[in-house]
Amino acid sequence: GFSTFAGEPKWAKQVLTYRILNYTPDLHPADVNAAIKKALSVWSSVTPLKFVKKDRGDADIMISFAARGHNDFVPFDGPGGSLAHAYAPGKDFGGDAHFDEDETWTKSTEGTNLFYVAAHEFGHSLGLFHSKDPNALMYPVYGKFNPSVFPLHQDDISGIQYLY
Ligand code: TQI
Ligand code: CA
Ligand code: ZN
Repeated sequence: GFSTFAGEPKWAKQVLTYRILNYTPDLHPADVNAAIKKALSVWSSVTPLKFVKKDRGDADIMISFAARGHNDFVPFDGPGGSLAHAYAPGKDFGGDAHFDEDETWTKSTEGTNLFYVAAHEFGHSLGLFHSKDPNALMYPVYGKFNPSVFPLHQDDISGIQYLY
């Protein structure tokens, strides 16, 4: 099933802050806010964790959209291929999530669904690595997004409840 990052990094607090540094032009800002909030609530619904939005200053989970090279050592690759990445819990880049602006972000089943990808990335931000269970949200294959189904599988829930 699930796995964690080596050394099992996790947050040592239950209230985590997040900040959306910029917005994709693909969606209305309100839709981005809603997708991010819902993606975090997927995890808070099965743990004691709480997420608080900040509009300035540093936050545990800094969220941004960028194309190609950005402020880390892992450049994005243009349309397709890599969609997003997130860092394991920790200082500085720890917890941060970056989304490839060269993807077409949507709130539907067309293009790349922001809510689904964000929920997967926040699994990484909280300390989950990939799962071997093909039904899990943390399984490293995109393509089975169904908006009417809660995205966590029992394996994801076991993983996050193991950590928190
Ligand atoms: N990005 C990879 C991912 O988030 C980046 C990555 C590879 C990674 N190995 C990692 C991140 C280990 C943290 C730890 O998995 S991706 C999917 C999925 C990607 C893939 O762009 O390939 C999703 C992003 F699962 F659908 F394949 C989001 Cl949901
Ligand atoms: Ca890409
Ligand atoms: Zn992943």
